[in-house]
Amino acid sequence: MSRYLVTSALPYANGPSHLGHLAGAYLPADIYVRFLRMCEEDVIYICGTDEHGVPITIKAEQMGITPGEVVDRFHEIISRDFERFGISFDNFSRTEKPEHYRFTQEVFLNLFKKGYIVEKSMKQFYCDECSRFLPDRYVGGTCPECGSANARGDQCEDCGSWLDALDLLKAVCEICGSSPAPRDTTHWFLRLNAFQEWLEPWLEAHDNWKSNVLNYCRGWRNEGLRERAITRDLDWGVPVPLPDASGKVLYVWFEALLGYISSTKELFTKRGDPEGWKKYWFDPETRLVQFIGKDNIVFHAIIEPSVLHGLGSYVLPWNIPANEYLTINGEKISTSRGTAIWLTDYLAHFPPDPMRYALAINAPENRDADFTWDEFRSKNNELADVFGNFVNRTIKFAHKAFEGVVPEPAVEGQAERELMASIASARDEMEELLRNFKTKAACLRVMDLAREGNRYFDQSQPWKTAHTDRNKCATAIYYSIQLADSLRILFAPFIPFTCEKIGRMLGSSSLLWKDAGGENIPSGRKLGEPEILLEKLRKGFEEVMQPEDSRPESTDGEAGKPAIKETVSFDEFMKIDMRAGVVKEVDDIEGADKLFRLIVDMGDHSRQLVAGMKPFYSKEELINRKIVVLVNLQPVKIMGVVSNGMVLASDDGKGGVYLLQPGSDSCPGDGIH
Ligand code: B3M
Ligand code: ZN
Repeated sequence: MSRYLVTSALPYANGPSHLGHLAGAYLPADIYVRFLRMCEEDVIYICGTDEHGVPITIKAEQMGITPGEVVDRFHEIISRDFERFGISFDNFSRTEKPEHYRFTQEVFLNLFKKGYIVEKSMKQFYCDECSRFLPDRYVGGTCPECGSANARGDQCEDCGSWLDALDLLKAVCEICGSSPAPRDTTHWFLRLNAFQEWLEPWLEAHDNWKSNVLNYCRGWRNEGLRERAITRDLDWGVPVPLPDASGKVLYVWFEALLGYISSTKELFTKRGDPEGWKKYWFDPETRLVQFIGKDNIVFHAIIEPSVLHGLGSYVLPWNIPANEYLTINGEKISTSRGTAIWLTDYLAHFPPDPMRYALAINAPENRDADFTWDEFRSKNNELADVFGNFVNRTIKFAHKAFEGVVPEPAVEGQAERELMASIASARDEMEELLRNFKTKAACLRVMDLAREGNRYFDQSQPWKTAHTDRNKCATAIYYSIQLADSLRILFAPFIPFTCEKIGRMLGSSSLLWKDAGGENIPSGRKLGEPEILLEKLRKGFEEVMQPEDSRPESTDGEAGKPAIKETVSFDEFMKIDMRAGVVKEVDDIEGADKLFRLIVDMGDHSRQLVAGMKPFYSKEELINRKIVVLVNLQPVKIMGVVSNGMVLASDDGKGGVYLLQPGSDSCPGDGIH
């Protein structure tokens, strides 16, 4: 058993998280961590929000609120969305915590005393119009490395180079647009050059790292390391802990990297073991694995090891699996151009697992990966058709033919032996892949195993043998159930929520990697009711989640939208009773080509509704679908059938009608307001 300390880059609390964040540094880390836990490794997963620096103060200025309000707001949103996506941090802290202040100031003083930090006078851009210094992103210009016009004072947005603001070409103040001029100011510098000699062989020894990380580091080494200012003229951040340093705070990157340590300390304080963190950060046996996006490589592969080495006795990164970018429809994600897909928006309409699967199987591991809704739909439907379908048909069959009890296998033939051997090899191959950060290949592998499950089921033809050879039928179902359980285990790091549901159906919740390939579900066990695991998606499904402000304007019936009806009072509105329901039966109504008769489960009762859904949905799409029902509408008879309420749907005015859908966690009968 080894000890793992896994981290994901601390997201800036200056906005909500989007799919690019999830795919780059959080989902791959979560899959890795869940897998390690299943292998019974000693592992903790650490993160938190990065709450300082210019990204925060600029946001506060844009929003007209204080930096403190910005970080409070986005810390909440970011941590809630990650939690709902199942990102299983052991601790998710914040760099605004007093413990983080204390710790980073201590580290600063320690390095200062050792002579690794020195005070120097320097020139920095100052804007006369705004009467202020312009740290980091307050100054923009052309990148001296790649010529992009998207460079900022500390980093180029396009090539990722870590820059010195004074080297920018055509510098402009990002607040007022005027040209700033250099002015003298005092700052504290980290003497990175003092670490060069140590750093080179250390990096050299990590030739197993991903090539994007190694290439980046080589570039840096060739250039040579320079002293870098690690303080800024700002009034938001961790103050420099020295006399005569008023108005100076620590550079956000210097202290945010230390956030991994302060978050670990916080975790063990919460666990009532305040010294426990030391085992993870000081014992050289610990494997520190840091998941990041490619623009963060220099900080994790050069700056952080230098700082930790300078402090002495800290654990250094064991691996830095940096990911490339996720593009959307072939374009770089840009929050300002509105191309980002926010986790909050996605989660308002869809469950987390299909997205986890789609981003894992199309991960930006070695090159940028592109996300489109069409591709997402096809991955979602593949998951439902192959994996969902295999588990579902197996459990349903056990209910139909064996009263929901796991049958006794009678004959173990060649096909069964091959199936079990195949599970074991999938398990071992996946283990090798996951340990080497090949998430995508591991995900493809488990999907192949699910395909094999369907082949086994098809070839055994239990629907025939049920009538001709009960023993054969029992064997096929017994082994299909064993495979369903192994798939539950092997899929668990990728789609944990679905696997939990399967666990409920199989009556097994244990998650040990080594159990995959075993006969874990004994004959005679009563199975749970089959639940819908994954829903298929229709073309255009994503339209429900277009964010408000990107929808076409709708005023008074222009653009094909209906005019807004007359105002109702709050009391009038409160008379309306809407509830979540689940469609249980769908029938045609004689003589009506647009209508269906629906029986809907409302939690405490069922009711009959007539709905004009036939042109838009098939019966299969409606069965088991969650819908919203207006329940206190006076009943009416339509085509001779009583409709006891109304199904709610949106209508685009151009022939598109879409059923409203309550969130995936809602239950029949839940009120809607
Ligand atoms: N907050 C940059 C980012 O969100 C930065 C990472 C800090 S990791 C210590 O991409
Ligand atoms: Zn200015």
